[in-house]
Amino acid sequence: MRIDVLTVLPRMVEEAFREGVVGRAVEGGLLELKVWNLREFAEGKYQQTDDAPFGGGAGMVMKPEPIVKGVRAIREDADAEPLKVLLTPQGRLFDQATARRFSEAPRLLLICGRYEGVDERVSELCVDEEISVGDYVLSGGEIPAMAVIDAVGRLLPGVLGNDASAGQDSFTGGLLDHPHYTRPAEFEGVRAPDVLLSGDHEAVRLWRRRRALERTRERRKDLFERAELSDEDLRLLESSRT
Ligand code: 9D3
Repeated sequence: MRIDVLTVLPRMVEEAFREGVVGRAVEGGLLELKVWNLREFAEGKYQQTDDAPFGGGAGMVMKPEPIVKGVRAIREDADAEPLKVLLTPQGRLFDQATARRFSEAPRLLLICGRYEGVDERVSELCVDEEISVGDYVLSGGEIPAMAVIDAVGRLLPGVLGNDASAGQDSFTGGLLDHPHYTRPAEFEGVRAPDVLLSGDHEAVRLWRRRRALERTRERRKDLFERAELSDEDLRLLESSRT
């Protein structure tokens, strides 16, 4: 697939994908990533991409012309029509289902906001969806765009060594993951649970499931209440309450 990014900080996004799973996907041609400098679409002596808000108030607003020009140039740069996504704190929350849906599009165009916000006419004219990555304040849409690229990129066919591991992740099963341990069996006086060293695969499976259920109940009530629990799950939770 192809992902285009429109941003005033193109190097920030380019640098992020020189390494790692998605960096390799780009090198290997499984993902085509093209980062565009918004300033190149801005006119005038100062090539301004922002301006003071109508109605007054603090901060600056991103001007509509450079973004709309940029989006049009990017659309014309390839055959398929991209799904156009604006990263903004006002967007719908990004989740694994959205990552999956985006990974099925032939092309994705990520538009990064900065400053106090983006002129609303950008959304009206050339945005399909507005997305936020969580309820905390960042300085712009670049880090959210990187999160989207990483989450989408690792779902592309052939990107992870084993395609099985992509589907088994936290959230796709609706529960948080169980705790993990590796050698040594005792580290700084703390032992790994004996059951994991027992060789009893069924006991390991039950232990992992119970710990996943307990953690989700404790930390993520929202996920726990939506999870479809089996009779076995209810028994495991029963034994953990005592
Ligand atoms: C006081 C109102 N703020 C909106 C919640 C102002 C504001 C804060 C941060 C306006 C823009 C920004 C910059 N952030 C993003 O562009 C952004 C973002 C984020 O801050 N958090 C989570 N997801 C995203 S996606 C884009």
